[in-house]
Amino acid sequence: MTENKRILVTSALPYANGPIHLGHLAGAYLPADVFVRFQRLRGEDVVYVCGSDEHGAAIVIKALKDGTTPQAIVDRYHEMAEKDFAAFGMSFDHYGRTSSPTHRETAREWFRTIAEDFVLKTERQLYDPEAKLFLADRFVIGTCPNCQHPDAYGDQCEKCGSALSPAELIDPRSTVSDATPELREVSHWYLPMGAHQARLEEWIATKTHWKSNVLGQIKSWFTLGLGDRAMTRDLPWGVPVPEDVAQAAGVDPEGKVLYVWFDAPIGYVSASREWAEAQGDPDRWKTYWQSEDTRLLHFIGKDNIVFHTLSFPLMMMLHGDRGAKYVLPENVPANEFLNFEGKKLSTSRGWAVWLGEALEAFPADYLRYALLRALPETKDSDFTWADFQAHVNNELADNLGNFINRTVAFCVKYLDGTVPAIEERDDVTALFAAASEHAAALTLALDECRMRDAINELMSISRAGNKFFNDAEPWRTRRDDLAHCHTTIAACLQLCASLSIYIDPFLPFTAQRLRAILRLEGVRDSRPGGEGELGWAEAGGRLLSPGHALGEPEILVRKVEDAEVTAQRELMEKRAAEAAAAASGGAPYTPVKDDIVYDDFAKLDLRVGKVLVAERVKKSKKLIRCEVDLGFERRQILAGVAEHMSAEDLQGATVVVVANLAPRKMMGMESQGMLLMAEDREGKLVRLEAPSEPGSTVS
Ligand code: B3M
Ligand code: ZN
Repeated sequence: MTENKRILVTSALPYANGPIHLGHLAGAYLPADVFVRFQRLRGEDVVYVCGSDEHGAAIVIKALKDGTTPQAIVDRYHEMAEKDFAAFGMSFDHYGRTSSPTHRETAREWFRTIAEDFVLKTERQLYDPEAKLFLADRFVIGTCPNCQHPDAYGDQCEKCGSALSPAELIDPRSTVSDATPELREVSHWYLPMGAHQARLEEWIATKTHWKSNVLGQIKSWFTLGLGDRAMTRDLPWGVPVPEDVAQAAGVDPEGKVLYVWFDAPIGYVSASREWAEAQGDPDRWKTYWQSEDTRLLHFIGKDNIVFHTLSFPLMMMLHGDRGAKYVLPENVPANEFLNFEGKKLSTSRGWAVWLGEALEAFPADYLRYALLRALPETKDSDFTWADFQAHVNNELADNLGNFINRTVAFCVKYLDGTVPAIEERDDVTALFAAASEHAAALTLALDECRMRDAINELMSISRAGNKFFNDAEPWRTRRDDLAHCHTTIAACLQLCASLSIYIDPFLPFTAQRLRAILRLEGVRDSRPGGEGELGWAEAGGRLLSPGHALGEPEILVRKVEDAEVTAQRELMEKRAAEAAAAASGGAPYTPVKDDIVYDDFAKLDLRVGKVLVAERVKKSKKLIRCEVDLGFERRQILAGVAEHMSAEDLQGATVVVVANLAPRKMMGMESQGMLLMAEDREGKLVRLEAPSEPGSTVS
């Protein structure tokens, strides 16, 4: 295999029609960032590009539904993605966007170069006369001809599972405007993938090192036989089809744009062009894309495998047949999907953890670490806040953080904060040998994009350090064998210094803080353009000389409290309720609280009561003072409902009372219980009627 001179890495371009969530990160972004930071620390020549995917029917429809423009939608979410990615530590060399002029020019050039390989077809498609949009199958619903399900989609009935075409639906209607779609003749350019299947099979056959989940999908498509794929669409938003190509084919170019999955992968190339321009060397991008000795990797989620292993590589092959040759991907380490709290992620149902909100609650490195430990590398995996808390507290804090904190604190407290001398000792030799073995496995796992294996090897290094510290008992030897104590702490400090490099790809923010605590200078920054003579190769060596003065110790990793993760779970429920409300057109439902056991419910004593007296409490906006007959006794109960009902409404009413709620003072009066009220989605309170005799129990 050609020796690689440089590494080119891409991450799938996120659609700019919603915020970035942790599912995105677990698929295409975090593994890529760990990989490129690692390669930069090794001194490799790396370029890492990404950008916002700003075209496609979904963005057009969202703009229609939100009563705005596609440009306004993508501007908002492009800016949000840039901000959230930066805060999460994503180290792109360039983050572009496919609505940029450079991208428009690049995508049109590609289309012009390979247009002769396309097949022009005229077909009948469903058109929404109100929204003035041709409708992709998914945007047509109607009655299923097989099971009569009234809301079957144009491509599939989700009730009986049958595959459908829009023409088969009974009473089809547009999901955009609810209008009845019309069938219209349209012409589009198709990429005849079937005609090139043998060429693709021959190329894929060389990718024996690819992940089995990726190869499995590709092989299933080969078995089915590759079909032709439309590379243009009729949409009011996108990269316009080059007019000269349309006219040469006798097609009216008006309203015709490149299919989003034609132009989006080319977004990697245009982002690289923008990067090169920013470097002051506009052609430099060609060194990466148009050289056989570039190692190209596409990091994606599993739903993008076909585009990155078949259609885009074929586009590159065809481009090379007629123009510049492009390097094909050496690897496409696609991840599977991340579920949340046992349920599938769903942006439409608001079931996700949004990156921006998670970063408001926790340091980026905590999220990076917990996600890496749960990466869906070979099968879907589940993110739970309980696991997040356990990963951070039991591993990041109790393993890595503890080893570093105890080593530095001991040195500062007992050895005047300077690195002691180190003597030859068997246990020290054994420690460094173990660390070196784990580091070798770590390096291999990282280069092969096996991030879960890599993070496990990393934590084995600090685990070995903790064991060494415990076994060597510096707290004892500092009294009876100072030289032994010095060597112990010196060895641990060397390991901490190595860890400040090894953790960097995974936990870049913590690595910087650790190097500041150690006052370790000269380590190469793992971000683009990083300087420094110390890198991956130097980790494991003697990085701190005897007498080196440490900086101020600090707790690197704080523990996550139960209340914090409860708050995150409640936030997820709230977001899901908001999404459900938005979908149903109402206000969000209050999320259901955490489960309780029957014994908890049994403690509640609910009784029927009759309101004998009801009067407003002077100087209070909310309180109504009630005297309630419970049959066996009369109670004074203060109800904060005056903004929702009058005292007259309550006078004489039968209500439900929490009879065993501890009395409490309000406005100087004692309230002996609570009236139960129902609160609707708009927050309006109504009282619960209970037509039964006072004192009756309610359960
Ligand atoms: N915009 C993201 C997705 O399918 C899609 C990736 C494009 S990468 C060229 O989730
Ligand atoms: Zn059906």
